[in-house]
Amino acid sequence: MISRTDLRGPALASLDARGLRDTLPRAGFDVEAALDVVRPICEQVQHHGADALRDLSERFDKVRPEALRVPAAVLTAALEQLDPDIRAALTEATRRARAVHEDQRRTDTTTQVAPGGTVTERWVPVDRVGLYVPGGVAVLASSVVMNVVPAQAAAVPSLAVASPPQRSNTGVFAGYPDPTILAACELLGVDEVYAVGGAQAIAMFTYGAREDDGTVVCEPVSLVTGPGNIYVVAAKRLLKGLIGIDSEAGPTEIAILADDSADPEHVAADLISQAEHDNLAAAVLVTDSDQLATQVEAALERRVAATKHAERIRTSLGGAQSSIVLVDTIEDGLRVVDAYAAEHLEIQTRDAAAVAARVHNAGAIFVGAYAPVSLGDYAAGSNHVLPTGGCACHSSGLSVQSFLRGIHVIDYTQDALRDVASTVTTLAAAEDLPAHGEAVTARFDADV
Ligand code: HSO
Ligand code: ZN
Repeated sequence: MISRTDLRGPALASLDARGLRDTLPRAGFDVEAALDVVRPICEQVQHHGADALRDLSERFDKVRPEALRVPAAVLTAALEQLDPDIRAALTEATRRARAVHEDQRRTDTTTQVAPGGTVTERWVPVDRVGLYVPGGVAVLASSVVMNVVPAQAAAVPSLAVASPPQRSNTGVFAGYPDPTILAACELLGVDEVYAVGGAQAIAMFTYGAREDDGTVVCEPVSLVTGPGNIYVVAAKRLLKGLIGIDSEAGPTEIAILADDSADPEHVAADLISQAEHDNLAAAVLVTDSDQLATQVEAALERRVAATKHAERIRTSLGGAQSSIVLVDTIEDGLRVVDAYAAEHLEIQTRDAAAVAARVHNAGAIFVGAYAPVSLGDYAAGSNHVLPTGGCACHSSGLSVQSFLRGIHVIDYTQDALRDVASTVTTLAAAEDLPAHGEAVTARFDADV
C-alpha cells in the first residue's frame, strides 16, 4: 500500500539538498491553477458584498445562510448543547495552548545605541484579524483553538472567525457553521462569527462586506490566518498584499525518522493518523532498518483495514506523496528529513532528544515514543497550524509572533544626532542623496 524509496548506498552522498528534496515524495498541490477559479469569486465579493456572499454560499455550500453573521443566541445555544466531554476536552486543550502561547509574548526592548540615542522595539498586535476555520472533509474544532489562542495571547483587539455554513445543520443551527465550531468560538469568547466559507470568506475579510443599503456586515481585517482547501489557499495568495496572511497551509504531512528501536505499531498508527486527513496527505517513514520497514508495512495493512476512514487512508498512503525511505544510517536520515522539511516530524530513535536537537527543518518535532503527532494536533499545548510543502525550511507555525508587529521607535537627543551627523552625511553623499544629509545638517546650521 505504501511505496519504498531506496536511498542506500552511494546515491544519497551524490545529491545536494535541492537534489535530495526533488527525489523525495511530495504532493502536487497546484495553487496557480486554482487562482483562475478564485479570481472572479473575489471580484464578485469586492463589488457586490453581502449579496455576493449569499449567492456564493448557495452555489458552493448549497445553503443560503439566514444571516451572514451568526447571532449571539445561536453561539450560546451551540455551547449549551455541546457534549460535556467535548467541552471539557476543548477546555483542557485551550488551557495547555494558552500556557504555551502566553509564554511567547514579547516584551519591548530598548537599546541605548549611543549616549542620548535609543531604539525601542515595540511589539504591537495587529488591529483586526480574520480566522478561517475549514468545514469541508473534516470540520476541525481544534483549529478554532489553534488560531484564536495565539491571537488572544497577542492581545489582538478585534477578532472574527469565518467558517462555511453546513447543509446538514438543522433547527437553530440551519444555515450556520458546524455547531461544534460555534461552541468552540463561544467557549473562547469569540462573538464575531460568519457563516461564510471558501475563497469568498478570504475576500470578505479583505474587502469587508456591506448590504445594498450600506449596512456594514463585516469590517475588513488586516491579517487572515488559518488553514483551508486549495481555493482558500489560492485566495490568500491572490489577496496577499492587501491583507497579511500566515503561511499557505497545504495538505498535511507526517515524516517519521525511526531506527530499529521504534515500535512498528506506533509508527504505523502515527502514519495512518495524518493520512486520515485527506487523499493528498503525506506520510513518510525514513529508516535505516529494513526490518522495521517490513514490520511497518504489515502493521499498516492490518491497521488500515480496521480503521474508519480506510479508503481515504489507502489513497494517501498509496499516493506518490507517501513512501518508506530507506537510508544506511540515522545520520543519512537526518539529511533526508532536513531536505524534506516536514510539517510534522517524529523522532523515534535511540537518544531521540539528541537526534531531534540536530534537526534544522521541520514545522514541529515530536520526540520519542510518547509524543505522537495527534497529541500535538489537539492537546500538547503546541500549535497545529504549521508550514507544509517544504515551507518549514523558511517559515514557522502559527504563534503569538504571527499576530504582532515589531515597530522600531527611534529617539535621539540633539547631541546624539550631532555626534552621528557625519556618518549620515558621508553615507548620503556616497549614495548621491545629499538631501538626506541636509535633513540632518539643517538642524545644526546655526552652529556653523
Ligand atoms: N494535523 C492537522 C491538524 C488537525 N488534526 C486538526 C486533527 N485536527 C494539521 O496540523
Ligand atoms: Zn491531524
